[in-house]
Amino acid sequence: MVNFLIFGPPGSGKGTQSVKLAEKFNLVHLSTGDMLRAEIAAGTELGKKMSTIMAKGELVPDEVVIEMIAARIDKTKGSAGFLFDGFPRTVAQTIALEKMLNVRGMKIDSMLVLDVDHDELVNRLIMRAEQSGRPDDKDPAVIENRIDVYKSKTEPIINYCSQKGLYQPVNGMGTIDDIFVRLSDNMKKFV
Ligand code: B4P
Repeated sequence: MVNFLIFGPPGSGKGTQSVKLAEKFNLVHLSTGDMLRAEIAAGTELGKKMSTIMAKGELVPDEVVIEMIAARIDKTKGSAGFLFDGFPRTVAQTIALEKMLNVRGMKIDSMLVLDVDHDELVNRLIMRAEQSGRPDDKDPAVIENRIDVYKSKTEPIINYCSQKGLYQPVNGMGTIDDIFVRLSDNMKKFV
């Protein structure tokens, strides 16, 4: 199995590209953002607790997402590998993922990092707010907080993964189709 991380700031296109890439390479797409929003939509106790944190643009506790991912990994069979989208978001989550994969005879094979200008990130999220109704997309102050949280808590993973030779930077500016080609070309080296 080949396992990829798709990585980048909020609005960089992780979710958008993951859907297309998972289909092309027969990967299981695991998005912690989607899983958390499903909990909120279902009105679970967990969803109620997490919705306040997410609406402020903060990260939910590591143990919540680690448990969600572990449960999904064990349920999945018959794919070429996993595409982790929006997970890990802290170095602690990264270490937990490595352990989860190692005990199952797998590893992280590559980390694809989408590089997008700050203003473009903000524009994309404001545009999405018009259709998605996501509370974390509506308020420009929350968008800025999400970008700050990315820089302080999530970006250090790049350094951690670079030391293991996993870091693959990808230009995330341009059309969705152009970026898809760049990511696909990169992933072909591993599958
Ligand atoms: P996520 O669901 O991961 O959301 P996101 O960072 O906003 O990115 P997303 O993948 O949805 O958007 P994309 O860039 O594809 O997380 C939401 C929240 O959940 C977090 O803030 C946090 O609170 C919580 N959370 C999730 N995972 C967690 C974890 N592991 N630990 C702790 N907390 C966690 O696209 C954005 C928009 O841009 C879309 O409208 C898209 O259509 C558009 N777009 C994409 N590419 C484009 C392009 N090339 N040109 C123009 N528009 C483009």
